[in-house]
Amino acid sequence: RFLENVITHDTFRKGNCTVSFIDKHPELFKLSPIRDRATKTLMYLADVTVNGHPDVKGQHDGRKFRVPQVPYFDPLQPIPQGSRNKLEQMGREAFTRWLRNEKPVYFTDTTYRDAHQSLLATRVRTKDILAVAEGYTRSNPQLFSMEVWGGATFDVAMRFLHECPWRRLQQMRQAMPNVLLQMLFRGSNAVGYSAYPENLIAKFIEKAAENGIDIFRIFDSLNDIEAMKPSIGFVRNNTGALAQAAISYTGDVFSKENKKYTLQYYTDMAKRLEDAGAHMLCIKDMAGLLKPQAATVLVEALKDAVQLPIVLHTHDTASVQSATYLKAIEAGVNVVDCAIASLSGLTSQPNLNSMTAILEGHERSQPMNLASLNAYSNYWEDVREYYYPFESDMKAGTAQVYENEIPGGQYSNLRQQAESLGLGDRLETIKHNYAVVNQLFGDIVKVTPSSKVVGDMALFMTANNLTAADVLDETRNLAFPASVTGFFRGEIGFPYGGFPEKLQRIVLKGQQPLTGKPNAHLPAVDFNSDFAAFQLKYPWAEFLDYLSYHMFPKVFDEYYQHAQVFGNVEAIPTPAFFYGLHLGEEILITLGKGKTIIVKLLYILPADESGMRTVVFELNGYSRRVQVRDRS
Ligand code: BTN
Ligand code: 3PY
Ligand code: ZN
Repeated sequence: RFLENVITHDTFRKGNCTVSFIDKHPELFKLSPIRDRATKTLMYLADVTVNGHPDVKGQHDGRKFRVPQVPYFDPLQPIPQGSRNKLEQMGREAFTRWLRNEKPVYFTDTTYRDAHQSLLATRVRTKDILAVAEGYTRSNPQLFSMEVWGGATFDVAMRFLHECPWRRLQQMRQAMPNVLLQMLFRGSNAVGYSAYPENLIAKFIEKAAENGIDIFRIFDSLNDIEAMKPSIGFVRNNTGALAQAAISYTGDVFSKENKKYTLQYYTDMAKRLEDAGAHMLCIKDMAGLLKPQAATVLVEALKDAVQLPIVLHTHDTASVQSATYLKAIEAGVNVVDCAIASLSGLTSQPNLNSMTAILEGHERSQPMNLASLNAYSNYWEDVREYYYPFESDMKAGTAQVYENEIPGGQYSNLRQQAESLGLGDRLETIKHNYAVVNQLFGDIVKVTPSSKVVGDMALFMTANNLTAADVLDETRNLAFPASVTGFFRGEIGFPYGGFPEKLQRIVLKGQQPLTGKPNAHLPAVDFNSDFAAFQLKYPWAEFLDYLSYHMFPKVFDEYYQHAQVFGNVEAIPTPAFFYGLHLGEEILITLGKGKTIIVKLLYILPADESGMRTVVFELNGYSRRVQVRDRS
């Protein structure tokens, strides 16, 4: 009866308890023997079926899903050699020199990270990736790399999918041994939204490399090189991986009016990153602002400025970025970022399948297996349906992005954010204010987390009907969002050209800004004593969990509680994970090697007088009942 208790406890159900909840309510946990994994899984399915998944609640229209077809491959064939084998054979210096001089252009596939971060609110589950990861990289070993980790995937995995991000990485590594695996790393913010102590950054990088990352794409949200240097150094000196330093692209380098982010700005930054030890250089066009002619100029200038291979990343928000890629390829770019067709376009990356196709016959074409890419696109087209509540309703590309400069991932989230604040019908004002805030802040680089600060301020101005003049009116004493105050204190670093002084004075209201690097004042983590204390609190957790905890303490705590009650939910098929089962539905769940359970939902009894419902399943042919509170 133990789960009835903890599972039906309102505090726990609402998800607003912390681990102290366990300490305060031992009785909820100690009433019965340890439950087996199958029972926990039934508990999960019963709860989602009766109450809905909190993330998609009230949104499911009962639609039926097609069964995605996993393209065939022969697992007994030897694994074709790919970029990872090449790096191993050549070593880092020779490998990057080779890449820089290669005639064909190469592709980084962002499907498993940025594409779904930008189109589906980062919600794609490990299970759906692993179903095709091995076949995909066996069939397409010409890929330069797979971007598979980091950015928002780390916290979303725990926060919303109740998955372990490290296990995701380990499993992807195992499935794709031949191709380089890449992550997005936010410099001193690691995979979080604020700065972490330096020794934690070092440890995180070391463990990420140990568990499968070959390329760290390192950026800073204000293009502050000082915030990137330690990470570049840790990758270079403590791992065998590649440090790919990214310059976040802002404004329009081709425009005569642009006085701040000039060609000189980018080439200077590139040289300093090369001096800091970067193995590769990435132009990170997070908002999709790099126009074709600008790409020609920028790529040529960067190729001249440094000896590193150059990568170009963009978002197709304006829906013309394949033109930019073509120009960049003709200007000598070495790698471009694309996503599989059915997860490409709009706020995601340009279309890998089509990009490959239009390059056929081009002197820099990369021979790819288009039929295979199309088969995998079909798989993802069907899988994408599972995640339909997370789709933005953007239908076409927009040239407005050149004015508001909103990054791809933020663009697709903005409507949901606006709606949650009751500003759903004021999206145009919010987007306009985003540009107004950018000017108020002195025209800054906008990418996680600086983009979030600008977004918070734009929402704040919209909600309170403020103009730029209102914000600059010293008599108004506005209660600015916490992220904005933190920004002007220097908590996420220092923008190029400095803070606008008047606004900084108004926001800080007499508080002193920080001096030095954002993490300079953070004490180092004591990995010995601190880990021991952590293990007392979380007895089932390991060292990698401890790193997750340090990145996101509250999110980890909730993830841990969820795992205690429901076990590991990663094996549950996605439709059942989000929408539960319908009466008579039968699914297979592989809980571990050789342990597959067959679960069929038989019936659900009406709620009793205490609000509990009995859910009756057939588990491997035997009837099993569990009780959940009806919270619907
Ligand atoms: C269980 O899975 O039934 C026991 C609960 C313990 C969960 C912890 S949370 C961190 C670590 N990662 C896991 O997937 N399980 C343990
Ligand atoms: C992230 O930091 O998650 C990004 O994708 C930035 O572009
Ligand atoms: Zn991106």
